[in-house]
Amino acid sequence: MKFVHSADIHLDSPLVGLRRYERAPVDELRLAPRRAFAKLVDLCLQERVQFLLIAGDLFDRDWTDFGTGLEFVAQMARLCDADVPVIVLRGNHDAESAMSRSLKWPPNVRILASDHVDRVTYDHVGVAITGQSFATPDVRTNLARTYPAPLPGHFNIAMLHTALDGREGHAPYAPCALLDLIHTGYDYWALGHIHAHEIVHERPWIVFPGNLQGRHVREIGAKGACLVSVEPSGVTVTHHALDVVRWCSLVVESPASIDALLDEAYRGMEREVADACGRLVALRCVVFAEPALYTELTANLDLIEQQLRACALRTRGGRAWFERLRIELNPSASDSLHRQLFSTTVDDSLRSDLRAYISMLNRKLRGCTEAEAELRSADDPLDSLFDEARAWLNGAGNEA
Ligand SMILES: [Mn+2]
Repeated sequence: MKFVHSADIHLDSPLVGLRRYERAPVDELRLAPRRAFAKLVDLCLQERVQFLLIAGDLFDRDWTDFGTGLEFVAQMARLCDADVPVIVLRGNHDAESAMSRSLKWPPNVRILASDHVDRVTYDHVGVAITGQSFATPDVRTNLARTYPAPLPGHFNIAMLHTALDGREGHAPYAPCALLDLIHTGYDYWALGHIHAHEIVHERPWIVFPGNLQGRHVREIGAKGACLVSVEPSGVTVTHHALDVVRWCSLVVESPASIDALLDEAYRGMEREVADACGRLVALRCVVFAEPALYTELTANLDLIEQQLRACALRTRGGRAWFERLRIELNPSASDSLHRQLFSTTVDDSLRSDLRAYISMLNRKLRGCTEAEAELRSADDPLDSLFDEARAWLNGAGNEA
């Protein structure tokens, strides 16, 4: 018996702010979740699976028109023709109360109830699927605790949209402890909500497939769904990459010069493009620079971004689009600054390092007008800053 476990499809998730970047492939990025969804259906048909699971956040939000719903119907109809049922759980993004419009789904689509724990059984393949949808976006109760005992004589799957006991960057919806799930007797926990793929536990299986298509630079690497095969010899879970656009973050540490930065970034781009097997690759570059280079980079930011954009265009045998450059001061440089502040003499290199810090603060404070004005008011704010820092250090010393 085979099935596909997917989650967090976020169909028609809007793009935020990409238009401001030069040559952004806006249409390709906007349509990526739909194209990845069609590839998910392709996988189900190729593998002749018994059913497809969608463990929450199928839709990104309340539809602005019926286009999103119609796209879902079109894809589900392909599975209906092949007699493949689809079991859908509602998550925080597409909770019952959050969706004001609906369509009549093809008969193979079964949405799990949100007002009680629901169960679907397919006796011909010996499977029971149990789960409760989100009634509202903000579910903070432990839903898993209310799931009934598994159905005897069946392979028991539980579907749940949850952050488990907490995952960085994800709201703690439907929290539960791993042990809550392990001891229930279910064979496979088909989870959703966390956008990174993770096999949390084996036997019983507790799995996040991750989201189907990365939507921005915080969702990097291969994205897709899990093909699960249940045989008398055991269960195997295989993650399949189904994304059509791949997001990457290239980190360059302490380059010696701008040319060195461009060379290293280009080599990284070539690597990512090769790994992406023909997909469009969307790249961001994060550079951790020493103070001197930091100042040079911030002063020439636009030119360097265009250079990096040109690097992306000339990667071989693939398609890459450079989003933007993020510049950070190397953390080890900041450590050395802290050490120097404890010494009594302030040398010129410290002064220039601090100017780099102040220019960084100025950039980060853009929009915080009051603080920015204060920083800019003095011709050279360094002397008063040194006095303040020393006074603070002396005070701290006295207290200790
Ligand atoms: Mn989600």
